[in-house]
Amino acid sequence: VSELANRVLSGDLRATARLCRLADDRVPGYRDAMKALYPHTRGAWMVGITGNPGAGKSTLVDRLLRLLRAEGVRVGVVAVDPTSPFSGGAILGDRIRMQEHFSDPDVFIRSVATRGALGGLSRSALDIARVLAGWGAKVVLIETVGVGQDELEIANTADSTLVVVAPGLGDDVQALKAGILECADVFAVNKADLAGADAAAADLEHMLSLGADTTVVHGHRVSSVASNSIGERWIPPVLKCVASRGDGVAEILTALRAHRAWLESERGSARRFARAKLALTERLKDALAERVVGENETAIDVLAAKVLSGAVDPYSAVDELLGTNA
Ligand SMILES: Nc1nc2c(ncn2[C@@H]2O[C@H](COP(=O)(O)OP(=O)(O)OP(=O)(O)O)[C@@H](O)[C@H]2O)c(=O)[nH]1
Ligand SMILES: [Mg+2]
Repeated sequence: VSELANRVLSGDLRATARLCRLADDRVPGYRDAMKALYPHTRGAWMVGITGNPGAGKSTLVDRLLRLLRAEGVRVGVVAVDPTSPFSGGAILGDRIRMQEHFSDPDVFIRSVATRGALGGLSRSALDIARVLAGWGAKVVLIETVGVGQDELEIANTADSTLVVVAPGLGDDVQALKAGILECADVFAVNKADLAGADAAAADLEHMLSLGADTTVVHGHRVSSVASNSIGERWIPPVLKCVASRGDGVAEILTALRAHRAWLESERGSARRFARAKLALTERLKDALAERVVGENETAIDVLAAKVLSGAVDPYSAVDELLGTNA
């Protein structure tokens, strides 16, 4: 395993693909490889790109990739497809859109499909992003459809999150899942070549101004009376673009970089801490659930039968299992 980690760190493509697979399948022992990688990945920049289906996320990712590659930056892309496991759909479309990057030795693109396990998707995506950082990606772009809790979690644990909105998709701005607005660091109003982009941008600005008396710290709103200045908080800029032509995309990259600079400054320390804490507690929840369920299979069956027969209620059953009476 440490041999595998070393090969990933040396930039070996096959080893990287292999570790991505092990991480995706949670093959026992992959965590040791992750431990070996981690210290070498702290400098990587994880950028989440989320938004409604069809908003233009992949097109934007392709454009951001081009800009970063023109600067010589090595880039990883993680495309999370919650619906179609490798059977076409969004991933096939993404492959076509990102075709030219597949032959670039400094771009590593990896798709993640739903595993079915609770919380599995986001953990896989984040682990794979970490593997790509180990391979040497300085920037990892993580594309997710902003519809489920998993996606929200990815957006919340990325360093910088770009939320893509497009006019003409239902109620566009209103259709954004609750919580997505709060985790946006930069808004891209894409398809500015179509009618309604200005209105969508105005809607967003309006919504943001409604929240202007609060500070957005990592999805939690904290009264700014306490922090008392805009010095502490990051106000997400709303930028229009036409991803299909590449218009406005350089400005989006600049805004994301400004966010990163903010994050790494003293002012971003609360957000950095909140992010590290969330990543840790989510992993802890996973590990605890795995352990408790794994070690108590028989007891769980016995208790489930009792719940079914009405001999015990599920709340008491949980207390009994955990040995608490709280
Ligand atoms: N008119 C216009 N169309 C665009 C623009 N950007 C993307 N599109 C089109 O919008 C459609 C969806 O683009 P994608 O990049 O696949 O969107 P997505 O958000 O990745 O979609 P999913 O991954 O399926 O959720 C495609 O047909 C694109 O060609 C734009 O700026 N203007
Ligand atoms: Mg896409």
